[in-house]
Amino acid sequence: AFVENLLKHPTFLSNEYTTKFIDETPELFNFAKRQDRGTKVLTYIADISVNGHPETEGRAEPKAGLKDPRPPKVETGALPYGTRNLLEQKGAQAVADWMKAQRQLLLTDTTMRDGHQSLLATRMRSIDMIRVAPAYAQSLSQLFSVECWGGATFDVAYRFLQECPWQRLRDLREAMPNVMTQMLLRASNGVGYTNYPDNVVQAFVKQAAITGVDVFRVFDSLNWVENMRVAMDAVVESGKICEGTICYTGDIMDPDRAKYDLKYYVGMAKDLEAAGAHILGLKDMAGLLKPAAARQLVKALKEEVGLPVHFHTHDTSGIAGATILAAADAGVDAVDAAMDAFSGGTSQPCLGSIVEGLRNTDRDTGLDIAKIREISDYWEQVRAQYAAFESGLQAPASEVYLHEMPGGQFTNLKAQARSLGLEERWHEVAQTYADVNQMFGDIVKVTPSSKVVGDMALMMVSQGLSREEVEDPQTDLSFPDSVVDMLRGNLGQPPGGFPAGIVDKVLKGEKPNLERPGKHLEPVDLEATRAELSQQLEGKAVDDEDLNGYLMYPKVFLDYMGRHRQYGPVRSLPTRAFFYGMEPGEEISAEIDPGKTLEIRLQAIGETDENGEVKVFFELNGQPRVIRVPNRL
Ligand code: BTN
Ligand code: 3PY
Ligand code: ZN
Repeated sequence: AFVENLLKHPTFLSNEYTTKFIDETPELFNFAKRQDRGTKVLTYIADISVNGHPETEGRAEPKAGLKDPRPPKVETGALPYGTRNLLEQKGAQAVADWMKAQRQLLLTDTTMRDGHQSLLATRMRSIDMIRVAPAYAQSLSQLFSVECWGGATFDVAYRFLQECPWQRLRDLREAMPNVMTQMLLRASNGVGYTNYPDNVVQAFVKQAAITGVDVFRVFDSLNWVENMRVAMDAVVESGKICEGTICYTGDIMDPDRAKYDLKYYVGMAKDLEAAGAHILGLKDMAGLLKPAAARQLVKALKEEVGLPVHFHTHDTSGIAGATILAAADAGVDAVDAAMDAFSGGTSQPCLGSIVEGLRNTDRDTGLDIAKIREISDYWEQVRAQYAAFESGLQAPASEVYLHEMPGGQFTNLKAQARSLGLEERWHEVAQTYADVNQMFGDIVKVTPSSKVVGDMALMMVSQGLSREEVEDPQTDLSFPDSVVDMLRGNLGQPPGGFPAGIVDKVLKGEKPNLERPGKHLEPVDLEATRAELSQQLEGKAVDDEDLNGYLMYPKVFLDYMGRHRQYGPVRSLPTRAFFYGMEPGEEISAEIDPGKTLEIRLQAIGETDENGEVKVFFELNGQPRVIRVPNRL
């Protein structure tokens, strides 16, 4: 009845509902207590079966008759010793020392984070990860780490997947107790798009370490080490591994891009070492580092810095495998790769091929290729379920050396361009993105600075503005909010600062802040915020995970909680049912708690009645159930 009340309410129908609306409309709660989780999940399935899921509407569909992905069978019993055991027994510095002392090329599998972020718009659901995690623990325990958290996954879990990112982390940690988990942290931007107060960043890191992150890759979107210290210190304080990270842009071999030369990167690496990093991350988020440049850069970093080096790249150009091998030759300690079925293109290069490429060399990874194939076969079945989120990118593209877009942004920006009707003008968008970069003084482009460049480029192409027109002090223009925010100094400062001309033009005379943004942000009163949030949630107790989710994304978190109250634990649904609902005659099961499973059979979908409602007939654990949902089509 609660959901019926809600679904019929005009504010909900106008799609403006938020949890606040639910709070301000107490009559909805007259029946709320009677809703059990089974009913909530059935309501979700009924609604999606009748109306479709807003996220997959109009998109490619998975092949009919696809089976649920089947993870490889694993033996039960003692797990092999892995990096996590070393971390637990000897600590973060011991892991870094071990990395440098041993000769195998160490591998991080990015499938569960950057792999799907870069290929499927970050839409992979937790259930598809958790089901294969035991196979990693048993069969791929020699991996350096599994990147499975942070970056865009945090936001997308709440916003689009209707699930709790903390629970994902907790479940993965439990299923892979011997292999280190890894996350991507945007330093003072946390896992968001803006600078957070220092104590919010500290609380977030602390919670991530408690819930299950072992390796924190910390970067700043303008490569400003000053703006990374709060996050790095918090990681070191937690006892976990701090991977202080350089973002690579430009081309060290190109004399015309002298701003980002070898000396610049070695200098930054030394700063990160002095700032307390255990590992040096080299993050080539767009895949711009060419093989010969990798050889030089890795050699210099290994010679001049005492830290083990962990290299990350993207295969947008198609040449990243060669870069990995060159880096391996030059002595890089660890590299990132994605499982075969989630590799290539804007994602990482192919893990199985790297393993085979180094077989019987002195950098042999020691990983079992048969196990990699088994696990990749599983990922292939998983990927097939997400056809709606494929970008359709057909081939490698050397154009990446022109625009320098990060792999995680590329398909996103393309989709944004499509929605503005600029799909046919993509190459213009790419050129304009490069122009905007020069206009901002040639900056690192990675979340969130990459979003700023993208926003500006889309505005210019859609309004037909050239760089000269934008820079002309005589014309008056209104700039995207993100551009104003960045030039005010709210993301910090790039090397050499932003060019004065564009700052004046955008800020219209207002003085930018040149200091660390966090320096001017008041600490948040965490306990007062917890109390306030609890009140917003009808007195529900607010734990540290929920509090940290709310601090990162207040509105996204509250919307998630509002939907959770209606639809219950939909994270436990198979992916096909989550995005497409069920067909009459279909049966699924959903384990909503360990040992508590809903056996759901959809019997029939009725006709739409005079109130515009449809009855959907189910069997839930053998008992008949009828759910009414509005037909909104
Ligand atoms: C999402 O917000 O994308 C995932 C949660 C499901 C939202 C449900 S789908 C049926 C109903 N219609 C909407 O537009 N939102 C809810
Ligand atoms: C992110 O911040 O999400 C990234 O993947 C940056 O490369
Ligand atoms: Zn990446």
